[in-house]
Amino acid sequence: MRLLVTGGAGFIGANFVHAAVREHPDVHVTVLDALTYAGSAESLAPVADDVRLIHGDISDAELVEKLVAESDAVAHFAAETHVDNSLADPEAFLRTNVIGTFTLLESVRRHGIRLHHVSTDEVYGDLALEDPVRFTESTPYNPSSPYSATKAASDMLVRSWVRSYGVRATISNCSNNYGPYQHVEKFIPRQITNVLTGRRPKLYGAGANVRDWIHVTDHNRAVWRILSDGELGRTYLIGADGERDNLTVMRTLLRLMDRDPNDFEHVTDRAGHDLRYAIDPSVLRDELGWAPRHDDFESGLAETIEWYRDNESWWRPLKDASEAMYAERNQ
Ligand code: NAD
Ligand code: TDX
Repeated sequence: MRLLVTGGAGFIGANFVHAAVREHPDVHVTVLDALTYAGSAESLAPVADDVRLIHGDISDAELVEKLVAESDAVAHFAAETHVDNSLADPEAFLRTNVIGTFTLLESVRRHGIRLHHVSTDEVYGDLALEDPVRFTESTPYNPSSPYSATKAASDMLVRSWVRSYGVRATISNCSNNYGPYQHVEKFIPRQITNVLTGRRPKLYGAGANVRDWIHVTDHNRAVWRILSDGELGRTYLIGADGERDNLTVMRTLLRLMDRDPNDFEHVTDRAGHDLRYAIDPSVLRDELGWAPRHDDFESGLAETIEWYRDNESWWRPLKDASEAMYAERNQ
């Protein structure tokens, strides 16, 4: 099979490509990635000899057309992904997440190519802390940020291309990922690398916000299952029953790094900060037999800390610019 992976030089996409090369040597992988601040060829260095990396934009219709025509399936990870950046400057989110997905849909439509669209639980908005109900495939869309609004728009485009044009696509909406190769702008790597560079970790507001953590390799195993055996036109929710509030994650992380668990700063809260995300993954488990392998968050976090300790050359060049951006926002 010839598989086109968009955004394969980013966090989740690179982990996906590593696993594809390792576990499916019969699959020929082409990565299409714009190598924005969030993507890097370094993330694909361990598989550089086995993968074709094309430096290009998913909104470039001519390039996308050529690459889709050469493929049997597309796994679509490329996106602008950081909520704080979307609040500061939303335009790139519209271009990549909406126009980029539209461009891809038009090509897969013309060539009859199978598409899997990777999306997020943030399209559903947020839940109250005590809400007994979690997100399911039928939860109404209610995005809060420019990021989640553009991801919701991309999901809607995929659904309508399935219905109107018979495009052979599936969608997955996953909860918060953690693991190796995640950009230092995101919560967990930011705090790990703050400690490693002698900065104090930064918690937005009181830290009561809850995220539903899943290890990136479990997310990607689910994407592979859906790409292989998912029902066309369906949406699958991916989550690992990993709900934790940010304060708890911060303290766990500090303890695992042999620091005082209260040695962090409270900083300006995010505008419109979603309170809680939580996924009900029972359909994926029951229908596709998927289950997470990283069911112990603390040991997954400890492994992730080790990865950042061992791979300073990967994240060090990103760190100062990321913190300078946060400093401008008092975060
Ligand atoms: P990331 O920001 O680490 O990587 C995104 C990648 O897309 C980068 O390599 C970047 O260079 C590339 N890219 C951006 N714009 C592009 C364009 N116009 N053309 C081609 N490539 C472009 O993101 P991530 O965390 O790996 O997320 C991947 C996907 O998973 C996204 O669609 C995101 O919405 C979704 N998702 C992420 C999470 C999470 O916790 N990180 C959770 C659920 C869903
Ligand atoms: O320094 C920080 N301090 C802090 O308290 C940062 C960067 C974040 N936070 C909080 C905000 C969130 O409640 O931590 C939580 C997680 O923040 P992010 O890592 O920015 O993730 P989130 O906004 O939850 O979105 C992530 O998960 C869903 C990804 O960035 C999205 O791409 C994905 O769709």
